[in-house]
Amino acid sequence: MFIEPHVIVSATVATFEHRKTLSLAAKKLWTLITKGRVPIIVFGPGGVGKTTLGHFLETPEERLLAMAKYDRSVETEEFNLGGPVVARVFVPPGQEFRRELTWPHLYTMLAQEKRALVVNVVSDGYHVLNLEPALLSELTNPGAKRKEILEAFLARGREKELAVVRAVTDHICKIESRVSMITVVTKQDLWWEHRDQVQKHYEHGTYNRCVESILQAKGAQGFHHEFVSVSLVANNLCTDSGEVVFPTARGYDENIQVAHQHKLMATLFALIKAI
Ligand SMILES: Nc1nc2c(ncn2[C@@H]2O[C@H](COP(=O)(O)OP(=O)(O)O)[C@@H](O)[C@H]2O)c(=O)[nH]1
Ligand SMILES: [Mg+2]
Repeated sequence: MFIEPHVIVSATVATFEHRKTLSLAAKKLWTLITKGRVPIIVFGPGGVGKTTLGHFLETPEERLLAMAKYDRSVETEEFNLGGPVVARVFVPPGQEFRRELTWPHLYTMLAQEKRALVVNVVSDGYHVLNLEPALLSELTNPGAKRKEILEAFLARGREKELAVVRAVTDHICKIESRVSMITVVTKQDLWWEHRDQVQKHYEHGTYNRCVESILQAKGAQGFHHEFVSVSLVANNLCTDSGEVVFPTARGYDENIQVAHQHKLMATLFALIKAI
């Protein structure tokens, strides 16, 4: 799910070069998607980085600072390359009440395609901080309470992620289409220090049992899945008023970030090629 820092540091490609070649990798990816007409459908709860991922795939070389401010998506967003492009990345909104309006349409679309790539986005519970005002004011009191509130927030986020993967699993099991699925664990910059736990949570827990159940239902011919993790932007997680609640992890740097962004591109490329 991630590359250890010593492997990255010993790699011969400098981060600068790596960053330059990201857009090349994206172009190759888009050409492949366009040629194969494979739709990419992105799922995940609200605030995990779905929209940011869409922008990243479109223009990976750009610094994504413009998107640092969270904007709730209200309808399905489509990302295109421009020109005679038939390929699209569909990113529906993740908030529960908006999901009911937009997700069924994408489910139907998925069922009608012979093959598709499903991207499920999660972030180890580090969703946009939407705490109620009472809890927010509690946060300013240092001490045990703060820790409890934040842990409960992360746990709720992880539960929301499981609810989404269960729904997506049910759906994929029901349809005939060949599906490749990639789970993108975003916000690596926030959880990097406890990456072993994150890996365990996704690869050896309820999440992976859902993925395994799809494999059982569809067989290896009909389903393939990969885990990848990434940091799309490296920003502290703050309240609306700018208080830093979860700072970016100590020791997380651009070498680590760019190496994983490349890995994400390469994995998407391989999955689409194989589908
Ligand atoms: N630290 C950090 N923040 C991220 C990352 N990806 C997205 N974000 C931020 O998370 C917030 C929600 O992202 P967005 O793409 O709108 O989420 P969506 O609701 O799933 O579409 C935004 O403020 C993004 O800048 C990441 O990898 N690391
Ligand atoms: Mg969005």
